[in-house]
Amino acid sequence: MPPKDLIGEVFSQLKLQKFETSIVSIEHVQDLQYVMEKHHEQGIFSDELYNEWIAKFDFGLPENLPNVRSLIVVAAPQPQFQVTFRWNAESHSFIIPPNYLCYSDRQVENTLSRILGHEKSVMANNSLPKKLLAVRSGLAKYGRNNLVYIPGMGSFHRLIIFYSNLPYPKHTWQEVQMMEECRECEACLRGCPTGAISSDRFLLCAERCISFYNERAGDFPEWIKPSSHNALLGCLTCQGVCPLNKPFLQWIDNRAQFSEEETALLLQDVPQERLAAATIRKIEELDCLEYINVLGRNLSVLLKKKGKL
Ligand code: B12
Ligand code: SF4
Ligand code: SF4
Repeated sequence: MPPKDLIGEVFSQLKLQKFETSIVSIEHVQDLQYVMEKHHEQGIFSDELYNEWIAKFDFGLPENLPNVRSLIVVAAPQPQFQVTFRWNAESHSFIIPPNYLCYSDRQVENTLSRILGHEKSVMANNSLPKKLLAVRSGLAKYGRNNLVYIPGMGSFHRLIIFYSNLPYPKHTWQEVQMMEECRECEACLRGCPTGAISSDRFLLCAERCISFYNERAGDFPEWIKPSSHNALLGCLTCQGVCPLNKPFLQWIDNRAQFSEEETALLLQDVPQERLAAATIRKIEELDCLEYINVLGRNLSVLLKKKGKL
């Protein structure tokens, strides 16, 4: 197939699965790098945010993909995931917000490999600033809450990036934009329980965000009120209060159930080797193995909030 038809095929096959796609020149990796370096020079990132996340972006070109020409940006709609724990003869359900599960990455990768034929055509990338890339590629716009929004998905989606050797359509690099709807709205700013969204600057105060603390081990800072915790991982508040997400709020996928015994072991924070293979498999199916060391702690604050622990 000539390259132009291949691009059309990529767009239409992904669209059939309800994914939205954009393709931009690989040269724009430099623009992303420039922006992050500029923010760093301006001292906009705290050392913690910089060392933990920003310094890990990789703006180099992939060695294993000869003739890399473009970046494919895909947004896959994703629901909230409900996880249920039996505890003291009762069931308690908690939410994992959209974007944590990687099943759509595999779906997109399979589709691209099927169309493009051989493995040296695309390569997944998790080391670029995905929101900025999605916005500049014209796929999304920023919300005041710093998340990016796509028509028909709100912020309930997962962004997936691939290097590719496909050519790219011209003139697709856009200016950074905030959604029109945010001009007259501050629901997320007022709703954020920890003041991470501020009117002084657009960029999130990452070290005020609950997700910054509940994705990694350690004690929660005292200024996070126990009542502010709302999800098994991350936080849903600034997405939950957003009027643009209203159509998607009831889209909840019931994913996993943990028995009384499994819940007790998770709450005791036992080492992974003491968990049954079936428990590990459930956690794996939630794509949460990398968070296994924080699940017990996060579950305990949610049960305490309900007065059940
Ligand atoms: C680091 C990180 C975090 C950190 C820091 C957050 C941050 N804002 O940087 C912490 C741990 C706090 C975090 C929290 C969350 N995260 Co996070 N996170 C990331 C990560 C790894 C990098 C983000 C990044 O590039 N930060 C650097 C800053 C500089 O980039 P930026 O936020 O785009 O900032 C731009 C704007 O501020 C803009 N800007 C500046 N001034 C102005 C002015 C105007 C008017 C406008 C319009 C724009 C604008 O310019 C900046 C860039 O130059 C990405 C994954 C990835 N590889 O990209 C996921 C990612 C952004 N996270 C995501 C999610 C969902 C979350 C959480 C909801 C947690 C959760 N999973 O439940 C919360 C939400 C917090 C929030 N309200 O933003 C999703 C976002 C999906 C979406 N729909 O947007 C991503 C893409 C992961 C994924 N695979 O899908 N996250
Ligand atoms: S994810 Fe939660 S803590 Fe972080 S900015 Fe949104 S509402 Fe605030
Ligand atoms: S809550 Fe309002 S201000 Fe915040 S992202 Fe949604 S529309 Fe924009």
